[in-house]
Amino acid sequence: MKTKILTVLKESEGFVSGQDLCSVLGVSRTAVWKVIKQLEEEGYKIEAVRNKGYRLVEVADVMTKAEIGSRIHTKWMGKNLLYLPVTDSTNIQAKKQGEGGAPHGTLVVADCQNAGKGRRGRSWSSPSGTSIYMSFLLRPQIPPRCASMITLIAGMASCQAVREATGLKAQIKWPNDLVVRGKKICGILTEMSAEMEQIHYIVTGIGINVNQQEFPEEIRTKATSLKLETGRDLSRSEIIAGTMEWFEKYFEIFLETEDLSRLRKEYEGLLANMNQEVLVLDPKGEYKGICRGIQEDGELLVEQRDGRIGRVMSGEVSVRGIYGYV
Ligand code: BT5
Repeated sequence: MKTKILTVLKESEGFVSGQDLCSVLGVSRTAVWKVIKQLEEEGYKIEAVRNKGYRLVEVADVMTKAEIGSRIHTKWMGKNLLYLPVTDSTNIQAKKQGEGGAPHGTLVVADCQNAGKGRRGRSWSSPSGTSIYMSFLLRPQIPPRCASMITLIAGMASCQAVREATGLKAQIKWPNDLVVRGKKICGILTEMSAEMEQIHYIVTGIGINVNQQEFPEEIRTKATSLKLETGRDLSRSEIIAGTMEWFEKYFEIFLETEDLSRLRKEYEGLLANMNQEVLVLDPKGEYKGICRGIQEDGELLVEQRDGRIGRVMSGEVSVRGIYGYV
């Protein structure tokens, strides 16, 4: 009911009478009033005027299940939503959802993580009240080798959502980061449960630094947040919903071909490394080259000194820009 009241208030230009809310929802005036009070406690400013009704004045960075739900306008992505004020890691929780039979597109969002994970045993700094920690569950009927492409699609979706919400020129640092002015604002971690030729489920986790102003010492020089870059407080729920909408759109395009052939150009347009010199940290030997985009399967193309084009597989190597973090 809270999500419905919020949606009605958001969609109406002026006041909505208490009577209208009661009849749309089929509940009493007292029930409506109670929900309005709850919304105010969560941080919404709602004007109540006798004989006129209620009007939503301001939505700052409220992050609740109702707020996120009222913003997600998708067909299937994020429709089944689990919101946790505190958790270990949204990836762990989304995997539990996967084991428990939750539907394709299930989204888990937390306000705080106490065991946020990066790749290869690294950790993700996840303080409360400021940033986005979300993971979604997918059950695609695609070969397991296609799973790494999901990270790239998630990168495109979150990049577009961040650009829309902030106007910043966020870019993708292949394969799993978003950067703004050479500093990391987002990391993506995809995990999979599969056997030989069949995927049971995929979980993709996205962490975005939104209103955070302080970082732990060890990442201070290479991390930034959307607030530090724009000087504004931003709505986490808006960015979450935007990411869901972009992801659903891109994912459906991806499924038509089971590769990135139809997304490649757009991906390259968002790629920070494009036509830049990169250092490939290959365990078999480091080499320098110029990034020439991606292949249809998501591998990075790097032109070497002798003109040969090398392919870098995600997960196998790290790619660093030679100057600075990007
Ligand atoms: C990543 O790993 O960038 C993937 C991070 C995925 C985090 C999300 S949050 C929701 C979901 N639930 C989880 O438990 N995880 C996912 P990697 O490329 O390995 O980068 C990790 C490195 O980034 C760390 O070793 C730090 O150097 C740096 N780092 C840690 N926290 C950061 C932050 N908040 N902002 C920027 N950099 C950070």
